[in-house]
Amino acid sequence: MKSSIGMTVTEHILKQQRESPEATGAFTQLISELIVAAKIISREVNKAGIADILGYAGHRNIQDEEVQKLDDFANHTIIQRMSHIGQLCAMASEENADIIHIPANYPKGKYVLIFDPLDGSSNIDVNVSIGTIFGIYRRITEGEEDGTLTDVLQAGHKQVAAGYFIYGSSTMMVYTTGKGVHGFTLFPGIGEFLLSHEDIRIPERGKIFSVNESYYNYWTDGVRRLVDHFKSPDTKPAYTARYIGSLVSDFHRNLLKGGIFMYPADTRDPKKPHGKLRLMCEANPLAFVVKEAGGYASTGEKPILEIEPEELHQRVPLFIGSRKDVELAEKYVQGQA
Ligand code: P6P
Repeated sequence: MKSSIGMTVTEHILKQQRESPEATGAFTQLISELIVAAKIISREVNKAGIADILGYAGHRNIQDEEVQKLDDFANHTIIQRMSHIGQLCAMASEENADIIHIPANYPKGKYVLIFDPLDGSSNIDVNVSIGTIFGIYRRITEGEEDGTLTDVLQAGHKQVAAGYFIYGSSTMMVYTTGKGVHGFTLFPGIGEFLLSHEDIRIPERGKIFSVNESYYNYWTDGVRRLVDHFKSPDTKPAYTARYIGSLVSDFHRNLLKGGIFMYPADTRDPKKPHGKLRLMCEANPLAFVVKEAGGYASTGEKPILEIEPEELHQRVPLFIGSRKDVELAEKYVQGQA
């Protein structure tokens, strides 16, 4: 008999586990615990307006950015919950300078979790949607002991799963294990993520470009000409501009409607010659999701998923979304258009 509430994300994950002969249930346990962490974060985000959890936490992170109280809460929630399940050999967070080891008294596992605990957190106090982004890899070093930086610094195409939680008008989870992209909406009344967007496919070409144009004068000539193209009255069909300033929100809208999100390198800040967004905890997970949905993600020069990472918090220029829009962006960036 068909369930009255539809398919829960747990049922969906178990169904995928049954379809993977080599699956041991370890991955299912890992992602199920991550979902618990996201539900806890969602509750806190949604009550932030009435609790003393808004505002600046009083310190700056590895990115030299002010850490919001909710950032800290989300980061600690994920680390605390995921340390205990015995499925991880190491973690890495956008908020932590170094890799995060599993406490000595807990068993290590065969996976690595990389995450941005609360992306877009500068928008928290103005009630704009924010999100948690995650990517999961298999450990590559042998043994049962602590994972190392070698296990963490893997190219994006090695991910076994990736996705995000978006805390907005509703809380959603979107994820892939390499078998398509699927979206689930949290039903507060029952505390379950229910399948709401099965097999998401991003349109091959969109009508939305998403970029912070205040940096126009700091871009390369190719990027400027690309954005001029999107704005030109001669460009048919016409594009429209949308920019929320919260990566997960801008990405999620484009995933469902089509379009391109861009955070190009800018020449203004010699400390950030490759732009602001991080390869490991932002670009790689979303690049895996968009690829599985039929889209594409590039630095403008090469596919995001093929980058061999050199350091944990390295930044990359990001052009991500509808395949034809991102391929056009590459042509402009490379001076071929
Ligand atoms: P800018 C939020 O701080 C964030 O990391 C992403 O979520 C977002 O896409 C980007 O920065 C916005 O940056 O420079 O446009 O404010």
